[in-house]
Amino acid sequence: MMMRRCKLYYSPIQYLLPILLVVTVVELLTSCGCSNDSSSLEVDVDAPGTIISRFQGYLTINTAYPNPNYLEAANFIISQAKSVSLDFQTIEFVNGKHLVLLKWPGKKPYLPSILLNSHTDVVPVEPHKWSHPPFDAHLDPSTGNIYARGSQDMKCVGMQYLEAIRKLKASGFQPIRNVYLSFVPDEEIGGHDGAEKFADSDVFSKMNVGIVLDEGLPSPDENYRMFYAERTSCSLIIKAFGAPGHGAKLYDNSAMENLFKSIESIRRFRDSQFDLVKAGLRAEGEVTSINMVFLKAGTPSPSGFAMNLQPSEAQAGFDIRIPPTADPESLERRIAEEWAPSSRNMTFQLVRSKKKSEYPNLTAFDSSNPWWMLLQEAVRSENGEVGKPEIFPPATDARYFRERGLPAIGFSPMSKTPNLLHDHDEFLNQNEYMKGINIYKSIIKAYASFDEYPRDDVSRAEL
Ligand SMILES: *[C@@H]1O[C@H](CO)[C@@H](O)[C@H](O)[C@H]1NC(C)=O
Ligand SMILES: *[C@@H]1O[C@H](CO)[C@@H](O)[C@H](O)[C@H]1NC(C)=O
Ligand SMILES: CC(=O)N[C@H]1CO[C@H](CO)[C@@H](O)[C@@H]1O
Ligand SMILES: [Zn+2]
Repeated sequence: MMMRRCKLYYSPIQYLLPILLVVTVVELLTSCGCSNDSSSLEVDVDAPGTIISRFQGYLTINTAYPNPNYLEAANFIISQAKSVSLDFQTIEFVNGKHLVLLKWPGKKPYLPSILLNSHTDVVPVEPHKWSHPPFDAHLDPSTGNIYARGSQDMKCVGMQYLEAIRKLKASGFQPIRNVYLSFVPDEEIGGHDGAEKFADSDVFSKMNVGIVLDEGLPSPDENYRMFYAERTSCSLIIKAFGAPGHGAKLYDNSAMENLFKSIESIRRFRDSQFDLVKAGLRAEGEVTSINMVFLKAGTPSPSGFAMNLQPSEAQAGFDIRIPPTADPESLERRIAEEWAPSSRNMTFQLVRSKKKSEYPNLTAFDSSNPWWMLLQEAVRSENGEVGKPEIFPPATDARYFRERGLPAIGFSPMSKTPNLLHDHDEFLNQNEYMKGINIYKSIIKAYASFDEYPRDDVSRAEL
């Protein structure tokens, strides 16, 4: 550029206007410091400000329940895919619930592919409890924090995948394996119309996926968190029966008294688990959690409840999360013997989210799983620290992929960030977001360059 300037504009007085133009162009180019492609002078797609505005663009699409705008989200993602030159298709397993699938073809398409999954839906908001409107994606200039529903869960990850690929493409990198990106609906209400149907589909089988990356959690300290499994959720309803009686009478074995004995016992168990977490002996995902979510009893009257009557039935409902390392039968025994014993005239109903296969529900997190090791190395190569392997406390779409016997790792590159998933004022700092893009760049590069494959599997795949 300097050469051109010297050659063409040696006579500054005569060519004042062109000089000004060239100086402006030179400034534009040097200010971004990342592109010397003279054909893209109009908009610098790689400037940090542009990268952040693309993230903000995704965040301002309201994909919250009860009416997530899936169509707008799909159109946005497709426009991004076009600008990065990725193949794209939209699939509606259920009408109005768009799933966008992008593909970056690899040089050896017979090798198992890489799937980068993210969900496009977000949980509802109470806008008046936010400091900034939750779909404005406001960037606080003093802190660099971007406030928006979905900034952590998990529109950040979806866009970071795309930005990382944009950078890799610009650097001339070509993947060996096929790299797929799925933007799925429905995760926050169970994923049945999204990732579950996707994982069961022919489209998915044909993709020959070998590893899935899905969401993780932010870490308040400098360690990035990696998840190899998640807890199974159950709902438990216990019912107590007993003789009804006058509200003034003291007697044994009323339904309420029988139910309360159970609630006390459940609370002692809850404390024992919570104490392990508080003492730092177990991570949140490694204990069984149980929380009471409803209580139902009483004899209705026009003004509320009859106050002078002890009812003959009472029930309570609980949300239970069991780590894959726990013995599920011991919980059932505990329920039958302590929490809802028939000897105390109680019944129970335990509904477990169904596991559809006998595949292990854990992804290996040692050297037997090269994907785990590659991810760790990639994070470290970007000067990130990795925390110890964890079990995801609630459920994610990753379970549908693990149920097919695939390794799936939960990872969202957010360190030094408070966990505000589903909370008011959810935010992500712009620097943390930019750092995450570089981390994914390093992960995707490592994954897409990984050329190993067991010999006999290769010949099978080639048949
Ligand atoms: C500039 O372009 C050349 C050749 O296309 C490339 O090798 C180099 O990495 C580019 N530099 C930057 C800073 O993008
Ligand atoms: C259970 O119900 C039976 C029959 O109503 C009653 O005789 C017994 O006392 C009850 N036992 C308890 C522990 O509530
Ligand atoms: C809840 C559940 O399905 N747990 C299983 C997860 O996998 C381990 C090891 O294969 C089993 O022991 C658990 O029962
Ligand atoms: Zn999520």
